[in-house]
Parts: sequence; structure tokens; C-alpha cells
Amino acid sequence: TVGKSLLVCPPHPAGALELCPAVLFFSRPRCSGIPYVPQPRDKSVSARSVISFYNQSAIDIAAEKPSVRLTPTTILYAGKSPDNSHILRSAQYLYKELPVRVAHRIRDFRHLPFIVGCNPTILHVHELYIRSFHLLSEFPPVEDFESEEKYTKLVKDLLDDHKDVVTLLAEGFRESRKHIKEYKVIQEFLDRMLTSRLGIRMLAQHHIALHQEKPNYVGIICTQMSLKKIIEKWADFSRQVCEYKYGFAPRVRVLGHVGVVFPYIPLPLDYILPELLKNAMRATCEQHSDNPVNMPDVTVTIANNDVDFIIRISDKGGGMPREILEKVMQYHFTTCGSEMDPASENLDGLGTMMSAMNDGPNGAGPMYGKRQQPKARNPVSEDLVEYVGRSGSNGFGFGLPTSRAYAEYLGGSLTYNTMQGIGTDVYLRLRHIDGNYESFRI
Ligand code: ADP
Ligand code: K
Ligand code: MG
Repeated sequence: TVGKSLLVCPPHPAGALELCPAVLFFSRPRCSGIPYVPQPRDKSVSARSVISFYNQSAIDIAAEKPSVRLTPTTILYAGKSPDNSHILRSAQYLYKELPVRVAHRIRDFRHLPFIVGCNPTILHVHELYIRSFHLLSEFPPVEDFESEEKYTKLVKDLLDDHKDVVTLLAEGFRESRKHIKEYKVIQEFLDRMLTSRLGIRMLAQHHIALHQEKPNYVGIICTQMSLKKIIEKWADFSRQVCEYKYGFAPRVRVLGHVGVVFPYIPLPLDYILPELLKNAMRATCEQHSDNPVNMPDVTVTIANNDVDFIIRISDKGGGMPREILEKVMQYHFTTCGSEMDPASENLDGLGTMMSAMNDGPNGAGPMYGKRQQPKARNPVSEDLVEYVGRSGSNGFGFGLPTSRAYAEYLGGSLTYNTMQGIGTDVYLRLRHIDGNYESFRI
């Protein structure tokens, strides 16, 4: 049936270079010049998704529609109704919106340079989006709570299906980026892909969370978020991981407007903060490995004003050498496990420490040359395991560029100053969502 499917595959308007993905997918072993590495996930290609590869017209139509982006304030004050009709309205918004957003992503996959689109891992993610599009767009209209429940179950399943997308894209582009002369192509694709994915996940999780009653929360929006608390939570977490990896970890001090509380969405901070703290801790540990007892603290300073808030993460981790300044914000650039990091031959840096965590709580995994015996090896918490699965940033060099893309998507910025030989200051600036000033749209 696959052969028959290929025959009816309609020609893509963009011409010969843009073959129907089904053609690529099933002709890979013969695709000259592209090494075919069979991967277990290939088995998941079902007849259903094969059909969806060439049933493109629905996707084309949806991709032409504009996405309807809401401000957090609109979401926050959408109003909770005692009869739960707000949940139904939320599902109906998703029902219209998700297929359009997913179609936009598929259009982006189709516009990737041919050789990149051929990469099996990238093709796998492309296929995941096509499959999601069909599941979402072929779902019967959400009209009552019964169908809403089924629809929410579908949304939950899709969130789960897509949880490794960042890791997969990082892998896929690492394999294929050597074929692309212009780095900008990858950067723009990944910036759009990752921020759009963040938006979709925020909307989906918001809808799911509307079903639960949690004090100080409306969906995923925390109406009383304490920046200090969330920083401390991720500082503890990053220290735990750092200690596991290096046997020691710098302390974290939180200064400035420590008392501020305001409405915000913790979800993006749950990604950005550990990435920045991990970087600061790795630099500190590697710079002060000869005297871990007197390691300088990582200092986090909060500054709040009417329009936005700023989090500065300062470390005394030796800063960045001039040669890498231009590169640190690039996807895939990392000094973990490269010649930039002389210690890395036997030791992957903190960027990859998540892979050490994956090895299991009992140290069953490989021992790294320079790794210290941890004082107390904490068992890997469920939080940690979930984080490892979610972040996909295991020394892929995705921490800074992804955090910056997220910050800009949220109407803010991520910048840094570094003093080679001393340390680095990273500034995360984000806009308030309290409705007093214009904020971003999800
Ligand atoms: P990764 O942590 O996976 O290497 P990132 O994008 O988070 O990827 O960081 C890229 C590189 O930038 C790091 O490998 C490191 O060389 C450098 N870097 C990031 N943060 C710091 C810091 N606080 N101090 C020194 N170097 C840093
Ligand atoms: K990087
Ligand atoms: Mg990092």
C-alpha cells in the first residue's frame, strides 16, 4: 500500500526540490549521499500517518489562516463561570487555534532546505506535526462537556507525544547543519519552532489546568508569583544536579527586590532559570575546582518596575574568552566536550550534566575522569526526571539561544556582559502581564 500511496502523492507546487515527505520517508535507504541510520522510532510510522503525508490540502488551507494570539490578561480575566462554560469556551478556542498553529509549523518544515528536510530525525518531527494536525483537525466539534473531555484527553496525549521535540530537533540539526552554509536559516527556523511550541504548550497546559483548583492560580497563570521563591526553587534544583555532577555546588544568594509578588506565568521561567543557573554553576565549579570549599556564590538580583522585571545572574566563573563571545548564543555551540574545554575529554560539563542524571541515582552510569565523589548523592527526584525529559538541553548548546528566543517571545530580552578572567552577568528582562502596559501575546 505504501507503493500505491506514493503514486498518488500530489506534486508539490514548490517544484522538484520539495518532494512529498512520504517519498523521502520511504525512499531513505536508497537516498544517495544521506546515511540512513535505522532508528527504533521509525517503527511508529503508522498507516494512518502515512496517509496524512500526502493528504496535504487541509494543511495548506489551515496554514493560510492567521493565528489568533491572546494576551495573558485576556486569558486571566476571561472569567470563571460557575457552570464551567469558561472551560468549554477555552476548548473551543483551542479547537480552532491549534490546527492553524500546527499547520504553520508544517509549512516551516516544508520550507527547510531539502537536504535538511531529508534528515530522518527532522523528518520524524515533521511527521509528528502532520499526525497531530490530522488528529486535531479531524476531531468532531467540541459542543458539550462530553466532547470537551475527550478533546482535552487528546490535547494531553499530544503534549506527551511532543515532549522530546526539542531534543529531536537538536539532534536532527546537529546531524544536518554541516550541509547548510547560512546559520541564519537554522536559527530562524528554531527560534520560530521553539517559541511557537512554547506558545502551544502554554495554551494547552492552561486549558488542562483550568480543570484543577489551585490556590493563587488561574490555569497556568500564578496570580501571586514570588520571583524570589521561583528563583530559589530552581537554584536548589540546579545545585542538586551540580553536586551530583561535580561533588560540590556554589551557593546562590538572591538580592534586590526580593519581596515582589505579581501575576505571571511560571512555565517559561521553569525552563529559562535552570538553564542560566546551570551555566553559572558550571562556570563557577570549573573555575574554582582547586578550592571548592571557598567557591564564590552565584548572585541573583531582582529589579522590579511598573513595566517589566529584570533578573541578573552573576557568577565569578571566569567569564568567556573573546573567541567564543559571538558564538555562545548560537544553537549547538557548546564548550562541553569540545576542544574549548581542556577538561572535557573525560568530563562533560554541567551543560551535559543532565546526561549524568539520566544514568540513574546509584551512580551506575559511567564515571567521569574529573568527577568528584559527591558528598551525598541525592536520589534523582521525579522533578528531575521530568526536567530531563522536558528540557532536551543536555549540553546541546541550546540553553542560551532557547532562553533568549523565549525571552523575546515574552516581550523581553536576554543579554550578558562578561569579564574574561572574572565572571559573567546574564540579564533576563521580562514584561509584566498585569494589563497596565502592553504585554506579549501567547
Ligand atoms: P551548553 O550549556 O549546553 O554548553 P549554552 O547555550 O547554555 O549551552 O551555553 C553555551 C556556552 O556558553 C557554554 O558552553 C559556555 O561555554 C558558555 N557560557 C554560558 N554561560 C556561561 C557563564 N555563565 N560563564 C562562562 N561561560 C558561559
Ligand atoms: K549555545
Ligand atoms: Mg547551558
